[in-house]
Amino acid sequence: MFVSWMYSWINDILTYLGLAQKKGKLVFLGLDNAGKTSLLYRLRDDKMSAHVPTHLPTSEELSLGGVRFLTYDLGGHEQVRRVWREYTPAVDGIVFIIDVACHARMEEARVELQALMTDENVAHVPIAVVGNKIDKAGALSEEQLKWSMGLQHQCTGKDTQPQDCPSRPVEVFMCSVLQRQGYGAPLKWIASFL
Ligand SMILES: Nc1nc2c(ncn2[C@@H]2O[C@H](COP(=O)(O)OP(=O)(O)O)[C@@H](O)[C@H]2O)c(=O)[nH]1
Ligand SMILES: [Mg+2]
Repeated sequence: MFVSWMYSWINDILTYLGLAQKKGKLVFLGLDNAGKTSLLYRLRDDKMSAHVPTHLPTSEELSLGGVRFLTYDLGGHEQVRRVWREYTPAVDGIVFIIDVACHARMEEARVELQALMTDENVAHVPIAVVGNKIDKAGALSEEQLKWSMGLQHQCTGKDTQPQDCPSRPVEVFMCSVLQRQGYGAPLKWIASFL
């Protein structure tokens, strides 16, 4: 009874995110305080405890069906920048989360994102850049976030089919994890490339 309820719930959320029948490893990256853990909890929807501690204090993991989600805090020095790759080779998708209400750390986020985008080890991996906390006063708009991140000319489109995407897929999305708003779209977008 419990098992079948659990199974159908997991199936529902994966179907909603376009991830049912998909297999893959997705990483949520971003500076600390961006909202990665909150997003992971939203996916879990506080209903199950598959949310396990990992090898690092700054990392978390959740498995739903055939999909593994891992979070890593970035920021600081080069060593921190590389650490997630050592533990998590062969990722299939990257969700880069930014606190769009935190103007003071926008440049730090941009540096991390640029390092990620020029990292040869993940050169073909789709990146969803997600501006979180749009509910907060002073939050950047999608256009402003693109400018701040240097992505004005890099986005490949929200509706581009995988076969029509000539370069590495990159797209910007806006959300409020707190208000349960907008975080489905970037995950559905990533799912289309799995
Ligand atoms: N206002 C607002 N706060 C958020 C949102 N998402 C996360 N937070 C808050 O931001 C803080 C950091 O979130 P957390 O998930 O721990 O960030 P992490 O360090 O990236 O894992 C917490 O206090 C969250 O409650 C959001 O959409 N809006
Ligand atoms: Mg966290």
